[in-house]
Amino acid sequence: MISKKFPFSIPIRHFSQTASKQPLATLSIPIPPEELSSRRYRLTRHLDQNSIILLSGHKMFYKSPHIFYPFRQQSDFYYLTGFNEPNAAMILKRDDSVRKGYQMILFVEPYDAHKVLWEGPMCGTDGAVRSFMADQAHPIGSLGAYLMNNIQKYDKVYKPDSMQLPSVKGVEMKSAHDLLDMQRVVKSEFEIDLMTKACSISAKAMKQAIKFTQPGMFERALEAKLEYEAKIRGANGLAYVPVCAGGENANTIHYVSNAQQLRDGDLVLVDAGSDYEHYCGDITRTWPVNGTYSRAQMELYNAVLYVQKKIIEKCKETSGLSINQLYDYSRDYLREALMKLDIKILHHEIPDVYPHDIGHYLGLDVHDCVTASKEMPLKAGMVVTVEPGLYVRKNDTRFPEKYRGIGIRIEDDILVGPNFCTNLTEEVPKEVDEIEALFPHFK
Ligand SMILES: [Mn+2]
Repeated sequence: MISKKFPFSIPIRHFSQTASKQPLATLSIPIPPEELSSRRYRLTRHLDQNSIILLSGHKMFYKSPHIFYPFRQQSDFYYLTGFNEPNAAMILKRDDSVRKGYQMILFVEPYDAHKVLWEGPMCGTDGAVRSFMADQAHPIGSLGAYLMNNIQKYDKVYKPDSMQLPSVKGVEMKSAHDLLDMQRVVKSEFEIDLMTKACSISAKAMKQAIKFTQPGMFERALEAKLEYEAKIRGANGLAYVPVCAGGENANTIHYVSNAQQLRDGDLVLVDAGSDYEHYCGDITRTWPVNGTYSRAQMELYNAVLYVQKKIIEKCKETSGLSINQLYDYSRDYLREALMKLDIKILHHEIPDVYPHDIGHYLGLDVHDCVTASKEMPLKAGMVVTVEPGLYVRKNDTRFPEKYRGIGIRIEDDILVGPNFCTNLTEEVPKEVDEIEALFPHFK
């Protein structure tokens, strides 16, 4: 749903209604033009009259000659343009003399009939104006010359840190990341709808992966199952290389080889999410390979679950807490939960067994808005992960023997509300009895 607060209206033309000699690039759900325009309007309010934002999209990445990776657009560029072809750039300029408050110039691959034959529909410069509401569009090959001729007219140029531009006298080069991240970190209603769907698909896929688990199966069978269950529900695929870590492998936080067999009696930790319309889900569950938690596994699992639930409750604007403050709380709660099991871990030792953050912002990127501070209080419209973990290494003598070699993480995606929170991934069970009930074939 689109916010009614948008201060002006522009004509909406849907892709399918646009008559053209040139075929248009297809998007499964085009972002409504007024949503895109609202994003550009809000962003350009942070610019002085004579400043621009310069962004480029991603190129195709190749694995070996002619063999490309699936294309994924650069997130800032996609957020502002909705344009999903490789090799494009944009210039966004505040302009209070026009009704919409800004001007956008797009640089795109020019229409090429031969390319269309091989690769399918492309937008071209005409389509960039007609369907993507650019005020001007030029072939991407002319970007260098355009900048050469025009850049000295601007006082400030906001650009990505990775973009190299020659310095020009009188033109101040600034990072575009702060402006973009501070806007992207709070989601619009349209984005919240897509994130809800991305998280729901991620949750359904995870639930199916739990039910699919059997001793002897390769870890990557779960990876295949997750991808399958995501794609049949309309996701683009998995949002990142998933962690499918049986037993002790769970103690390697970024274990992604997923090449071993799952053993009867072990837990398996799976961290996976789906990408739906460019928005990411990010879920972790830890379940028993044979469908039944051992006593020791259950005790540690419930300790982590206790921490996770306590932190989720606090993910609302009225709590006034930041991600970093939630992390501080989570360490205290974990220590308290371990104490109840007669495991005494000193406060400064907690990072040995819980070495990562409580969570991160989530959105178009899995680790979204990385320049947005984790010190800022949570605001309604943010989506954050809550993912405490406990990793007990085989040689950790602070823990009784029965607990050693167990690694656990539990992660959900939380939409921050004004005075409540919404768990967007609550469809995946996380209580011990709920998870065990997913394994009727072993009962
Ligand atoms: Mn995460």
